[in-house]
Formats: sequence, structure tokens, C-alpha cells
Amino acid sequence: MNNLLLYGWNNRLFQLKQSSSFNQLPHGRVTVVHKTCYEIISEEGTFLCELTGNLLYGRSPADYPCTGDWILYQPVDKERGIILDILPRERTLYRRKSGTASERQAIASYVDKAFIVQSLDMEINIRRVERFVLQLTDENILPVLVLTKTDLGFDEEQIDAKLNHLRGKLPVFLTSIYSEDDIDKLRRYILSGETVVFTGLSGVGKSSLINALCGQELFLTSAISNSTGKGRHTSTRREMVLMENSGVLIDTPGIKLFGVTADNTGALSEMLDIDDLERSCRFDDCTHTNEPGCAVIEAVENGTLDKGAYENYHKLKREARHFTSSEHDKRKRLKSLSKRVKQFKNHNPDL
Ligand SMILES: Nc1nc2c(ncn2[C@@H]2O[C@H](COP(=O)(O)OP(=O)(O)O)[C@@H](O)[C@H]2O)c(=O)[nH]1
Ligand SMILES: [Mg+2]
Ligand SMILES: [Zn+2]
Repeated sequence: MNNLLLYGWNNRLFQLKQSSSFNQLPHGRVTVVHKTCYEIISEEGTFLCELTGNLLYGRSPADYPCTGDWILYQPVDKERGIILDILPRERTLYRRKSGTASERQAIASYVDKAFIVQSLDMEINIRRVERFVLQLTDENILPVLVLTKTDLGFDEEQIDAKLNHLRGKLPVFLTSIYSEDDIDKLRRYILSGETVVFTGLSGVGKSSLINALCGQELFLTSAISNSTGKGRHTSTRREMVLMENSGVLIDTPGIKLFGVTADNTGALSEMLDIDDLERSCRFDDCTHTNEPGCAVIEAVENGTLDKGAYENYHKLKREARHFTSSEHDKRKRLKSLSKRVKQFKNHNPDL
């Protein structure tokens, strides 16, 4: 029998389950999302599950289960089942669905820590880190920066300078899969029952890191997949593994454009130290764009605030605002549409 406590099952989830009308059914956690079915792990084993019609038609595809979700299911036989309910999502890594203005896509849920993985053999992209930190803090997920491939050599001073304004804001690990010490340190940082999601561009070493942490080749890495030609195919699937008794690891495919959905200006200014500065702006509602007496702009001019961070602050703010206002517009449009349909029906009672 699988011990679901290792997979993160806890009292809170138990309470959530009690409020479901399907609370007499067994629960499980989604480990892999396929096109039309879901692999789940439960006390009874692993099951391949489909969604019940009610769930399928009662919600938008964006609210279908994602990796990490806890579900209630009816077993059909020893290997298959039907999902009848999805427990309310918490601590979810969302992103804006590419090509849309206001749709969210859930990447993983019930996440405790997110490893923002970047490789030291490429230019570190701090603006991307800030973007993730904003998105993660909105959902109470702890962001952790993991810089990989230290064995290939890197300029320590340059990295230090780049990370300067984020110092103390998030834990930073430097790793190489060839260093047992590094891997041990990271492993100890992941507690039993905790869920960690690995995000980052393709090729930065996410799958290699998970393999190293588990001491097994569980995921294809690009080194292997290139030679089998299966690279592209396997990297489009998300998967979850249990580290030896001490944490759940979720791999994600490399997401190039990670659009934020979190309109969390407070967290953003805190991360970039703008919150301390803005108290000294002349106007209480200063937008830090062109106002006289703006302490933020002044800090950029005298070099105490990183210019790139300042520009990213405005960029992320605009992006998040755009997302939330489009979402708002969409809801309004939908509402007015259903109102019109109603009115139309009222005027044409025969329809
Ligand atoms: N030198 C070195 N290479 C690494 C390290 N981690 C991963 N790699 C290599 O980087 C490439 C991409 O790794 P992979 O795990 O597939 O990256 P992913 O796309 O982020 O999952 C592979 O060729 C790995 O062997 C490391 O710590 N040091
Ligand atoms: Mg990978
Ligand atoms: Zn200002």
C-alpha cells in the first residue's frame, strides 16, 4: 500500500475531502497528465483515470486536473478509474496561456517550493527570475534559484553582482550533477511530504538534476534523448517522481515565454526594494514614471536601484494589469452575452 503522506497528503486535504459530496471515494494525486486521461497514485496503487462527464462538460479545460492535483476517483478495475471530483486547487504554478490575453494554464498544484533552474554556461537571466518570483509569491510557493553546471566554470563576481538586489530574497543553490556534495545539500533541503516543481528553459539541466537527486535515470535528459531521437516528444510531458522517502519532484518542459497572471504589485516592489524607496516619493499615488520628487526614479539615477530591475518592475506590472483587465473584460463580455441570450429568449418565448 502506498503511503500518501509521502506524497503530501495531510490534514488540510483531509478536511477538503470531507466537504466533497464524493468523500466516500478513495483519493489520489495526479502524477502525469495525458491528452484525455490522467495517471494517479493512490493508496491502492497507480490508476489511469478519465474524467466523469460532469467534470468534463461542467468546467473549462483550464480547470481540468493538472500534475499535483488531488482527486477523488471510482476504481473501475485494478488499473483504471474515473475521476469524480477535484479537490480545490492550492499553491498552484500558473502561467498565462501563450497566445491568449487572459487565460491561465495550471502547470502544477500543491507545490511548496519551485526551483527556478538556470544554467551557468548560459547568461543568467535575472529578469526571468524576477518574473517567476512574482508569480510564485502570489500563490505562496517558495521560490528557490538553482544555478546548474558549476563544473563548466563561471565568473563568480559577475553572478554576485547580478544577484545583488535579490540577496536575502530567495535561497540560491549552485550545483553540478557531478558533485555529490551539491546534490546532497539540495536533497536535504527538500523535506518529506514536500512538493518541488522544477522550472526553466530546456537544456538547463532540470531532468538531470531530478535524476541525480533520485540516484536513478528516471527522466530522459537531452543527452540521452538526442541519441534516441525522442527528445521533443518526451519533453512535452510533465511528470512527478517520489524521491526516496523525502519529497515529490515535478519536472516541467522548458517554457520559453512565461507570462505572468499575478497582479501582485506589493510583492513586486518588495522584491525589488522599491517598497522602501516609494515611501519617500512626494506623492502617495506616485507611479514612479515621471513624477517630480519620485524617490524611485532618483534611486535609478544615482545608481542605488538597478535600472534593469526598475524597467522590469514596470514591464511586469503592465503585463499583470493587462492580464487581469482582459480577464475582467472577458467575464463582462460573457455576462452581457448571456444577458442578451436571456432577453432574446424572453422576447421569443417559442424558442
Ligand atoms: N556539465 C554539466 N552538464 C550538465 C549538468 N546538468 C545537466 N547537464 C547536461 O545538460 C544537458 C541538458 O540537461 P537536461 O537535464 O536534459 O535539461 P532539461 O531540458 O532542463 O531537463 C544534458 O546534456 C546534460 O547532460 C551539470 O551539472 N554539468
Ligand atoms: Mg528535461
Ligand atoms: Zn515614485
